[in-house]
Amino acid sequence: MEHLLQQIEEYKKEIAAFSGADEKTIEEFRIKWLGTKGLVKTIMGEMKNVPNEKKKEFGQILNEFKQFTEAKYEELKASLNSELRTKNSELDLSLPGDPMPLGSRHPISLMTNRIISIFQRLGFAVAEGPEIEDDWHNFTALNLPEHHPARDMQDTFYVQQNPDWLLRTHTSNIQIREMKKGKLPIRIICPGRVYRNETVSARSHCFFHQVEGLYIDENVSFADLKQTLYFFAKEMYGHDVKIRFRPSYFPFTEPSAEMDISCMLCKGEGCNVCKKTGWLEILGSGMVHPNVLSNCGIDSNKYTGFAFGMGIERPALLKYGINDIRLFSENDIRFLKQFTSAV
Ligand code: 2NL
Repeated sequence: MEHLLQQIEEYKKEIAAFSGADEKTIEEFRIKWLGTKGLVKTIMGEMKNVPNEKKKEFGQILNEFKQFTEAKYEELKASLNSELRTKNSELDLSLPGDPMPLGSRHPISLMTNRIISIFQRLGFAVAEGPEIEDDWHNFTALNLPEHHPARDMQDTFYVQQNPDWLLRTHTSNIQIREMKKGKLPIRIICPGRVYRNETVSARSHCFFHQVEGLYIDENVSFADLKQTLYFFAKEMYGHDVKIRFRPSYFPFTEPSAEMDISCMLCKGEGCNVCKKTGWLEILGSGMVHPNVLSNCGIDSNKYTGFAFGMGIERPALLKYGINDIRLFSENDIRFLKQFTSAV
């Protein structure tokens, strides 16, 4: 009896220490311990030599030993299975992951964001508005007379179901809506897509992007306009560019002025891009026409303001050396992935 117990303890140690890794050694383990002539069976055969009063106690020890051995065998099989599964399956956990391609900002967004952030530093807030607009917000409120050529069917996309609706031709509709809200002062920058019924070519498109700005308060003067836009041009195009204002005409501003910067390609010498003038036109501006203010319910005797507008596509073509405006809307990934920036 003592001898048997000692034998079982030694067997258990041997079993616990066993670490067969492949199918063959695990099968050898099964035959040696659990087979019909295995050691578990053999030691169970010793039962007949155990005195009757010890049979119950010894039986329990034998049972426990058998379960211990079977559990070890199951464990060996399980570890073999999981190893096989990893080996044979399509899933190779050691492979490096598929890279997740990161997108990049659209050059039009990069340009728009740069313009916006310069004006935000001057206290302008971003405002947005609808691309489908009614005639009043797009034209009438802006002091555009009924038969002004800008309203022509040739230039404007009208909505077929309702001739009072159209695709906005500039982002001024945003400023009109802000002024009508009646909360003054107003200092906003208005980016967005606009539409014109034009033949698509390398130089022009039937939709493009604009940023307009508006500042209305008591005592806003033309000097404020000049200094604000001067600051903008220096921040945007570099502190060494020269700036000039030329008188101009817009129905919604009086007086009106266009702003040029010295051509950054030829440094004012005259090249193809600036058409040998040495200057590039970058924006239009002016003091908001009193009719526009009163159309929006603002007292033009108390308040004055300035407004300006600029296109995005042309400066973007210039900055990135692109020669075809259509590339901006073709969504060719080879074109788009070339532009990187933090903003
Ligand atoms: C240009 C010129 C301009 C404005 C836009 C404006 C808006 C309101 C009232 C008065 Cl609500 N003016 N906008 C003023 C002057 C010029 O744009 O060349 N844009 C691409």
